[in-house]
Amino acid sequence: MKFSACMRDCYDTCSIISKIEDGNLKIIGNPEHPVTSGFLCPKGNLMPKWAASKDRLRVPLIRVGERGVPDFKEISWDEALNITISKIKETMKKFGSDKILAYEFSGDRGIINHYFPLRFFNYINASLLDHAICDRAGHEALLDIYGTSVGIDPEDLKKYKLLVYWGINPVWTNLHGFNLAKKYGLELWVVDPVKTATAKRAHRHFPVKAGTDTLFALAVARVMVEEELYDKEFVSKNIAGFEEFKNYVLKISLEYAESETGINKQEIVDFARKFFERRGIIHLGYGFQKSFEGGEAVRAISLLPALVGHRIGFLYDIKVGIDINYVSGTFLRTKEMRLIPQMLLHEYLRRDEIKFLFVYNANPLASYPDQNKLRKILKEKDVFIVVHELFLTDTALYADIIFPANTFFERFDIVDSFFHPYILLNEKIMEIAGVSNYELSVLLAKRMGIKNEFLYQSEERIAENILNKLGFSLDQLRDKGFIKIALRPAIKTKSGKIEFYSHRALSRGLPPFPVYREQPEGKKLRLLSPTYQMTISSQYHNIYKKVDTFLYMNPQDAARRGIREGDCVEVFNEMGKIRTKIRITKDIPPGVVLMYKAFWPSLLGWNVNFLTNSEVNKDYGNASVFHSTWVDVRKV
Ligand SMILES: Nc1nc2c(c(=O)[nH]1)N[C@H]1C(S)=C(S)[C@@H](COP(=O)(O)OP(=O)(O)OC[C@H]3O[C@@H](n4cnc5c(=O)[nH]c(N)nc54)[C@H](O)[C@@H]3O)O[C@H]1N2
Ligand SMILES: Nc1nc2c(c(=O)[nH]1)N[C@H]1C(S)=C(S)[C@@H](COP(=O)(O)OP(=O)(O)OC[C@H]3O[C@@H](n4cnc5c(=O)[nH]c(N)nc54)[C@H](O)[C@@H]3O)O[C@H]1N2
Ligand SMILES: [Mo]
Repeated sequence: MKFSACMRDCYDTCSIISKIEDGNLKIIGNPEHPVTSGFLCPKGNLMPKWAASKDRLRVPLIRVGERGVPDFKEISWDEALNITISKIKETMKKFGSDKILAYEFSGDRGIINHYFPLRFFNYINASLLDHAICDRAGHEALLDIYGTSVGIDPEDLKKYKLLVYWGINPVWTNLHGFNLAKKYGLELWVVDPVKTATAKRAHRHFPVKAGTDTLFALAVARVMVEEELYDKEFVSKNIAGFEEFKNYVLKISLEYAESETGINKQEIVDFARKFFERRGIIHLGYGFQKSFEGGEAVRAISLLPALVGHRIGFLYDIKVGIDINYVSGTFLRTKEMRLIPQMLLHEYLRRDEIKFLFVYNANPLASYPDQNKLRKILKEKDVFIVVHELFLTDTALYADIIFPANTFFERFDIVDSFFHPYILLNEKIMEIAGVSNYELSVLLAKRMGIKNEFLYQSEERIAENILNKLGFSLDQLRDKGFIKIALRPAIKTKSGKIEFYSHRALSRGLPPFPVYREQPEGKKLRLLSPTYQMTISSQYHNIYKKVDTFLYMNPQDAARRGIREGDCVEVFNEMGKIRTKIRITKDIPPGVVLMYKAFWPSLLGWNVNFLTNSEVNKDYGNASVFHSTWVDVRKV
């Protein structure tokens, strides 16, 4: 029996008990863990099949055909390492080390296997990625108001009565969190244009029109201010700029809010009254903030829990203080770090600013927006691509060299969570194929002839050092497979107050209060592409093959286009077109269509990201804007 930890990019980060029975891996949720105990989610249960899949890559490969087609030849580890290192050296000499980019993200959240390889890239002064595909806009928005995006410890949910799930679908993405809130008896509301699995199980659903959350939240704030539904003592002590805010929101017309948001005036008033009465808190989703409106929306929504008297009344992120700079070795650099904004990858490639791309823990040729553009650039440009992967993904199909990776069941690591303040242990329980991210970076460093000891520090030593800095030891972690780090969520603005009037926003050229901007005129249907229950981003599609590829549409929009249930349709915009089948349902509001995110194009011939917008939200850290995508649909 060993302790494992689910390393997926998921709120829950489950502690797992693993064993080998009759040669097969068996996993169950660690019953001792207070947050993730009792069960694994449906996609988590796919993991033994995922790890044992016969499709796992087993040997290094070199491309012999065109980029994008499965035309590769086996080569030895020796050859693969030699080619990679000589290309790295050539790139450094010809173009400079900053033309090398390590593109990594959410494939495996293990602290060592995510960050240790960056020691190698920092040592050679390569460029690194400024992550912005996921939670960026909301993070920036919370910094504007609170100076931190670290919210409530989920075990403290028991102190509250009402939780609003805003732009998040926890029944699919945060099932342990949802169950915990249920167990503690909280009243649950959902704000989401779509009647999601969560909306169906919640006490109330506010089907706000997509992109209008800022106005909805400001309208609720107006009612609270007007009816004096706020904690006066708390507000006067802890909120900066409240008087100005009062004047600002009193100008918001409820009639206008009703017409824009689709939520009627009485519902807005009722939201405000009950939210105050029950002193509500809000779980701000990662899903909904990936749009042009997302940053402003998070800013506006995050004010509501402060009005009822919570210093930190939101859930968004948790950070237990792991020293990531130490693990990723930023101190090893001798040249200043060039950070490449993640959502401008295509732009940097186009400008020949990247000549060598090393991809691990990521599948951008499934997860990245505007696939046609990215693929075209990668085909046209002279860029050498190395991919470290478990499977022959779309991204691997574009590689010059592929190294086989292993799964977290095949190595040691520790991991934190962005939902609960625990660190989990992950022990090696088996060996199937490939090498870990840690091992590959050691192999690269050796082949490069690097002598620096930090590039060879053992995994246990790194874990021990991380834990020691937090006041724990690895032995303590070995005891139950997890330890809890005490969190002290605190306001971290310069003034020490919750800055309703945001100086930080002002310093970026934004208005001090959140502003609602009307939807662009003349656009067709807004395409939402949220998460799917059985995959995690692009992962497990090749394991759970029956993924849901329908385009979901409201009956009104279907009737207008003469589309009937089961019809085959073409979904199109200026970026591309795809063909799929339609599902007509009132769960989707008029004006919106929905398709689940990031399946494998190589298995379907397409995915939703052939249509999604690759612009960035410049006001909020160059964040992704997947949900600011407009399409039209016709029957074929
Ligand atoms: N349309 C649309 N697209 C989206 C989103 C959306 O809402 N809509 N959401 C976005 C969000 S929130 C995110 S976080 C991104 C995620 O995008 P990515 O970070 O690209 O994540 P994945 O698609 O899961 O790809 C991870 C890859 O890592 C590989 N992998 C797993 N374990 C390991 C390992 O140990 N070592 C190595 N070397 N590789 C490993 C997996 O096989 C997989 O191919 O997608 C974004 N894409
Ligand atoms: N099963 C599963 N779990 C996952 C993932 C997965 O792929 N599958 N991915 C993981 C990752 S990388 C992430 S970032 C998280 C994301 O987890 P969630 O935050 O739950 O994200 P999504 O499902 O993308 O989006 C949540 C909801 O936002 C709604 N939404 C879209 N636009 C708007 C809007 O304008 N206003 C409002 N109020 N709502 C809107 C969508 O309808 C959707 O129901 O989940 C993680 N967990
Ligand atoms: Mo994400």
